[in-house]
Amino acid sequence: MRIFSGIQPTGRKHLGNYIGAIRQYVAGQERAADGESIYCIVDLHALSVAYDPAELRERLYDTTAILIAAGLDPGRCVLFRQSDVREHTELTWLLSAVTAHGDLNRMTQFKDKSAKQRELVSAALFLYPVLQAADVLAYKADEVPVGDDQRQHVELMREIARRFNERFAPDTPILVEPEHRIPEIGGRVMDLQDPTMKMSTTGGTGQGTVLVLDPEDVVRKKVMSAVTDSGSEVVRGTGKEGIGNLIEVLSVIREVEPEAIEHEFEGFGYGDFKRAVADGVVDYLAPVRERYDQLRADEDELEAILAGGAEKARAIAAPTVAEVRDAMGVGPPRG
Ligand code: AQP
Repeated sequence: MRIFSGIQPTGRKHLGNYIGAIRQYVAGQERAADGESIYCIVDLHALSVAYDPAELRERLYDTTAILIAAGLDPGRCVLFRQSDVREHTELTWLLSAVTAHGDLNRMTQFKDKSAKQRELVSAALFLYPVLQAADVLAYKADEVPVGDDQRQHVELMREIARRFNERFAPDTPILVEPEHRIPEIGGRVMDLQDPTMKMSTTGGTGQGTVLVLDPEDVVRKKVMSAVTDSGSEVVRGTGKEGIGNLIEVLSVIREVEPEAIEHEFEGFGYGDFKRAVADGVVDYLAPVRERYDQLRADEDELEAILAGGAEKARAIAAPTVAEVRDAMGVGPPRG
């Protein structure tokens, strides 16, 4: 079984990224054989919206350090920077030939993000899901751990693999149709100030977005000021999206079912409950932040880790791209 996932180096990573994705990456490293869990920091995806080049490099190091601080071991998984492995961009073009324009037009992330662009809606933003498909398909990954917002993109990459195989490799399929792995609880952590939208780097509210690197007092403040409802019961349900979100966050952190949290807080008010959530989130993120500070200080070491990861990644991706080129009749015939 091979696992692949990518994470953007945009902004600072938040609790939604951590619970929906990063936590799963570390679990994947434990489940897969050494070298079979592959994680990519997708700097090329970050170019699809307005960005600052110098900041992109800084955030890339931030993200690398967060992932290692969270528990990824570059000796056991493959951790690399997307742009270091040129096969991703070549495969994007090849796969764009079997991607329906209409499918890309239907992507909700494109619709959401294009509506927010002030100056330019780039073709890169439109092609984003094809690059994402190339990321995964180059490694013939079986499983893609992601948050719920990526469900549609994983469906599309399956469709692209299917269409490629049908058209160019009908007898012996070359590409693997991957399965998403979306956590049942925590797959969509909501913004604490507006629990009708997901916690997000670009779309959410600052106060409603807990960053992995937020200091303890900031985390507490954000959780304690989370929007709730006018009731008092710590249960999930219609009209209780804010409390429901906090229940799910605590259930993930405590590794128990949400019902157990509801049961534990029967008869308690929102203030007590929020304090427990704040304590839980602070304790959950504190070790990551401590390790992060040490790791982030040594950029040469981070570069060395990424370079080592890229070499391992290329050794897997290059043969796939060679197969795809050959099947599509691109370049000289393979010997
Ligand atoms: N709120 C969320 N709850 C659970 N999982 C989430 N993810 C993102 N938001 C939530 C998952 O985190 C992984 C990495 O995401 P990303 O940073 O590469 O980009 P994204 O999906 O576009 O998420 P962001 O952080 O919210 O960025 P913007 O604002 O640019 O959209 C993915 O697996 C994602 O599902």
